[in-house]
Amino acid sequence: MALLPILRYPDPRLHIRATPVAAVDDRIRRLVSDMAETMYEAPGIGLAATQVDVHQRVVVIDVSEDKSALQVFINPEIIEREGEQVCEEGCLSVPGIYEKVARAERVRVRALDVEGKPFELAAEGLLAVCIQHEIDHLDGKVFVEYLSNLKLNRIRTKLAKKARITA
Ligand code: GNR
Ligand code: NI
Repeated sequence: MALLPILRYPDPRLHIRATPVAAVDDRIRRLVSDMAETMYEAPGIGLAATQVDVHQRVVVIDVSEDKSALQVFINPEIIEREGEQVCEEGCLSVPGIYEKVARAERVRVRALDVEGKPFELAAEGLLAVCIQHEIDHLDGKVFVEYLSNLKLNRIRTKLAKKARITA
């Protein structure tokens, strides 16, 4: 197990589109385990491989109260979406920024599990938001890019100031 460093917006590597996992092998299972450890330590409710500079389609999520329900999605695809919800989102790659984003209320996802076995899952509420947020990461998209240019510029300025202080 290992903690992995998380890329921070506006790192250009957050805009790389991840490629599908060809085979779910021990290397991928080690990545999943390191990503889960990194997500729990952060702490966050989800993490995409893109955020730890691995550009393969791997996502871990745990939206449970007591952090006891790890969900792993390899090569996830949204095959149905329904309705709309607006949720205040945060992101481990954009620390300290929380903004409302509109997404589908319900999604149906198809993915591979850690054994490489396909499964489907119907998700709603926070889990549905998180799945959409993580798949966006795999496609090189960060949630702040849904905001207006005015808000995005304010966020960039704020993060740049903070980076100067912590540097
Ligand atoms: O920890 C996280 N919380 C969160 C809250 C609302 C909507 C999405 C998220 S995902 C985020 C972790 C993260 O950055 N995943 O990419
Ligand atoms: Ni994120």
